[in-house]
Amino acid sequence: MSRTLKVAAAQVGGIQRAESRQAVVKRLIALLREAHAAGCELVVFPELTLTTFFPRYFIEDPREIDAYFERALPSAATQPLFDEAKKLGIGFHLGYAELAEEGGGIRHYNSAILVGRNGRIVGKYRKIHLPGHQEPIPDAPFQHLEKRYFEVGDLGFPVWRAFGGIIGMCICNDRRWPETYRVMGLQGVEMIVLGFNTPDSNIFHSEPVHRRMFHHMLSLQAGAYQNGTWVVAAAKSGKEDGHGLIGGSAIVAPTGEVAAQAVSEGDEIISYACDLDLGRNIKEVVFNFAKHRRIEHYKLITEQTGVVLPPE
Ligand code: CDT
Repeated sequence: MSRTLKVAAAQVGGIQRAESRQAVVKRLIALLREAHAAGCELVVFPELTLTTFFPRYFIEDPREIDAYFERALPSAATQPLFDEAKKLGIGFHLGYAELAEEGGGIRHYNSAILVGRNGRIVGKYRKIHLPGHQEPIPDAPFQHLEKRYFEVGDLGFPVWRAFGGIIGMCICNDRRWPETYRVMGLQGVEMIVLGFNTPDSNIFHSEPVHRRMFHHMLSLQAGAYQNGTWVVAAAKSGKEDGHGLIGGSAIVAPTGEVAAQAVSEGDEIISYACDLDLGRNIKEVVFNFAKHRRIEHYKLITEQTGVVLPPE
């Protein structure tokens, strides 16, 4: 029996700093409806979907920072999205800034949830590979203060049985790291869903935008093929108060081939009917982990973080 999951990546064009959650949620509902009309069962929204990509700003007032965070989901502002999804019977993945009261303290995470077709939260992921820096860089054209505003996620890379398959999540910079995919690959993942905000320039060194798009696609395609999994990536893109974000939302097959890719930098739905068994040959032959992995030679990967050069 074929196992097909029709999925949409909902690319969201720029969200300006002054834009309200309510206005954003209206845009998300329009995308949700479009995906539903196209027959999709699952919609993937971007990283930090509900606001502008605020880590680009150095904000000193803790109350102003916390205003970008959600204390609970659904919240008053996001309830209409949850209601509409449940009414349509469509699931979604949503990236957001999470403020959690845990262990007697306030914690801040760059998080994402997976919501089932019945409107219930299936699982939560907290971003592990936080890029950028902790201290503001005075002369930079913009900041990338994820290491300042968020803690490293503490939930690992779990997968869930949902939507008729095995689904995992990661967020933006996580997609560049082979370890992200392999940990989920070792749990038999069949579809990884993720959102991203990738600035169109690098504050640390000069890099053309086409190369940033190439590295984005290279990461998705390699991760998909080497683990025999679908990868569905949704961008926040276009201009946010003059700051550019690359688009390139994409649905990548377990073969590493691109099944669908966004063509605009604005709000846009791309979709594909994904055969969840398409990765089976890859998982059983070339990347048959049980047969071919040689973990006795991989110790450095978990014992060492940075590079240690051989002696001169
Ligand atoms: N949001 C996020 O994680 N952005 C990073 C920027 C890194 S610059 C190469 C990303 O990986 O796209």
